[in-house]
Amino acid sequence: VIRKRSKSAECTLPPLGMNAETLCQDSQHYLFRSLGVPVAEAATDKIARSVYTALGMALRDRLVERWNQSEERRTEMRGKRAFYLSLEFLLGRSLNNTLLNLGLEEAAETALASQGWELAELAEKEADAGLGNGGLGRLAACFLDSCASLALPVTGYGIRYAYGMFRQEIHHGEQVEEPDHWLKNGYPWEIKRPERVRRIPYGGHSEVYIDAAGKNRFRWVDTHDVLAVPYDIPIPGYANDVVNTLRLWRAAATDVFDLGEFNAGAYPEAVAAKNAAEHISMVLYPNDSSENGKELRLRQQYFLASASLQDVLADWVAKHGEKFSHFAEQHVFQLNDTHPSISVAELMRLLIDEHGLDWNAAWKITSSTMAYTNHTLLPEALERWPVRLFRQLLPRVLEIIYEINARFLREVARTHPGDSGLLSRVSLIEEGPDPMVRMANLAVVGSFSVNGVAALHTELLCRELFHDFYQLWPERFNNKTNGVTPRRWLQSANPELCKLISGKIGSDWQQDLAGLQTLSPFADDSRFRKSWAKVRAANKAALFDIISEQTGVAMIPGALLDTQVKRIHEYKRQLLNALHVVHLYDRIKRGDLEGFTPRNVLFAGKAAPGYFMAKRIIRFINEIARTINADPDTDGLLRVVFLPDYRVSLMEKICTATDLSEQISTAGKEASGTGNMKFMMNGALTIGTLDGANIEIREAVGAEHFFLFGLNAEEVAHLRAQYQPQHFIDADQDLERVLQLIRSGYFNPYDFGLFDCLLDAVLSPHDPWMVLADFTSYKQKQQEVAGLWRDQDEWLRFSIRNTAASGIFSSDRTIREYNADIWHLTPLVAEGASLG
Ligand code: NBG
Repeated sequence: VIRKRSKSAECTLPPLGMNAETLCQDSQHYLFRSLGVPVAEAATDKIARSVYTALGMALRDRLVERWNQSEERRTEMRGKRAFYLSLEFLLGRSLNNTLLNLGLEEAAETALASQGWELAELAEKEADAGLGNGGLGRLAACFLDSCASLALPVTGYGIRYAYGMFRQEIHHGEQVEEPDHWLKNGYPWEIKRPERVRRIPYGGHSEVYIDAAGKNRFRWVDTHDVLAVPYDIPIPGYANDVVNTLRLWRAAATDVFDLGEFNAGAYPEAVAAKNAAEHISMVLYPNDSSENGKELRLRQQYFLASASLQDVLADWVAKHGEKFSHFAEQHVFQLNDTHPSISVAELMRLLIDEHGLDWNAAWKITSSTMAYTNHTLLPEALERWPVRLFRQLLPRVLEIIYEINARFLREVARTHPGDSGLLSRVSLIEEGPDPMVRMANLAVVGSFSVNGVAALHTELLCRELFHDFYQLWPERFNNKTNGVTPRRWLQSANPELCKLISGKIGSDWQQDLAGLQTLSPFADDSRFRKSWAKVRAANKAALFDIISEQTGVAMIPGALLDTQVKRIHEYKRQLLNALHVVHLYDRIKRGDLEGFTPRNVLFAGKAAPGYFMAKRIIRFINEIARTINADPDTDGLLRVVFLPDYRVSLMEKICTATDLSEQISTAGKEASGTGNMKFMMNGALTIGTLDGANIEIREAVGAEHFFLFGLNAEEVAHLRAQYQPQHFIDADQDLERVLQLIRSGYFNPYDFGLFDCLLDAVLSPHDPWMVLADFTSYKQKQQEVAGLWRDQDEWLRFSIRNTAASGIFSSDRTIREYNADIWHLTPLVAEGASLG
């Protein structure tokens, strides 16, 4: 007989100590008791990873304490909440960020030192949580940090992929993808919540029935369900004791054993069927700015949308019963690109089919709680799903999309009689032999707010991509220029620079980054410049060590570090940079060294595995690097390197060491960029086009401190029709020589014709990225860069002024704007105050 013991009504725990001593005790408890490390091995190097894990567990305890308090406060306040729905959260590592936000950096250092460990060394043991491709996923992570730091009640919802962004290796100059099993050594930052599991339907069909009240209703039957199991990651605010939640869903089979098959003796088959369900959260799609249209991807999108919305509705029903009249006032869902935009239809389905609302009531709720952020204008990234796939996988959801569309088009036809062109352009369905669902149109129609991510991008959204919708509903459109969190990208990544800054202007800037502005006058203080240079030189030396260790290339100490790190994409024009490198090499070979400034050129970034041209660009960079670095004529003048496996933790080292930040996309193509902001914050100068947030960076720091080149978006659009690359070659002998050198096979002696596809692409009048159109102006601007570098005093002035002007690119500013214009949330504590 199991006797149920009475549960004590109250359980109070003593608060956890926030000092070195208790941190040390707790992590030793986890190390020896939970992780089972033998005490005899305590001083050996092989347990370093366990020491990191134990420290992580001790910190998580402290987070949980604040997490519970934050949740209590949220419940008490009964205020509105926001939910950030995203297929990607590119968190990177958590240890240093947690220590910084909890104010435990020194305590941890002391605690570890007493056991003979160094914090910096242990931090390297943490695998990056690489659950994102690039900017879009990292933005989501920066936003979570800012929301918690501003004490805003915002929850992130995403997918707990078993495999994140692939690890990149370079073999013989080519990218090789290796699976990223980031969870293999455990992940101390998450807590599984099996009690909150959700059931996600797929397949089957939809049928009409008559409910108890005699009403016609729909139900989705014969479905193959999959379970969504949540894992929560605590997101601590900076110095305010607030902890928000990132909830990631893992897919699981509903029943481990299908009993029928089990009895029939097909035991292994029954267990194997489990796999199909679990595949949904197996792997992140490694596509950045392009779509591949795979069924599994649509399954993932629906999985995230349905699990998250069910989760939110369940909480509401638990508190308010089946009454939804105040639901819309209390909730807002921010859709991170079109990836989760199926949420519009899913919320309708849940409200109507599961909670009994009528269409109009459900639509009112949906269209006043959904808000959509667009992250790209590239047509190949705009998601469209075949109707036939939808019908087979999500039949009931498709019905709802059709109904939304019918009502929407009826309304447009009423206000714009006879304009059939307009109707076919704005329709949620693209007609044709294989009709498609247009996810961006679904997102715009279903949302009360649509935003772009930089001023130019939003302008182009309104003028071009969403022009028809902008005409219909101008009030829906707004801009929210991206930002990056200064906690990770300045305070944690560049502690020495921060000390230097605070030594001059105090530490208020850590609460409001706009305060960095007061640093500007110190650009003229020669002693300050000297210290600035010293910190940057140390960062550079540390990065050069990593580069030499990883690639064997010895960079030129003291020479300019010119960096382009980001996804490899033709529109980002790594090729333009590479052509310039070949030009510099050509100058060296010709002895044209007047005004030549020694330079290190660093590239890093991943290519989508199916993107042929991007992979060939990687090969090209590696081959020119190999040739140049091996040629003694370049010694002390030019070094080129492609650093493999670009990721968050690598950027933390790169951005603090870089002198020149390359932001050279074809104008009008880069929605915003955020790497540009990380570089600027850490004192790099930018060479860039008038694209995305570059425009705002230049405005902030002043045109005289920014190396601008190339066509602007309007000129690009204008030139397109009559683009003749040959004109640009004829006008620039340097360019002609560069192309000849490449065509001659100089960089690929054993693989003739290897780079012809790259040459053909830039020589084509149809080159969408117009690489050659900007070459000459880029080359000239690079000469100016070189000139300024020779005047170190002036360069340092520019560097300091860049950091000083970078305050507006804090994601805190961005999130304040989201809150003021879209979310309207009340902070849990006043800004600068703390919950504890
Ligand atoms: C990317 C843009 C970047 C932008 C980030 C974050 C996608 C689809 N878009 O320019 O290319 O900075 O989003 O907004 O990944």
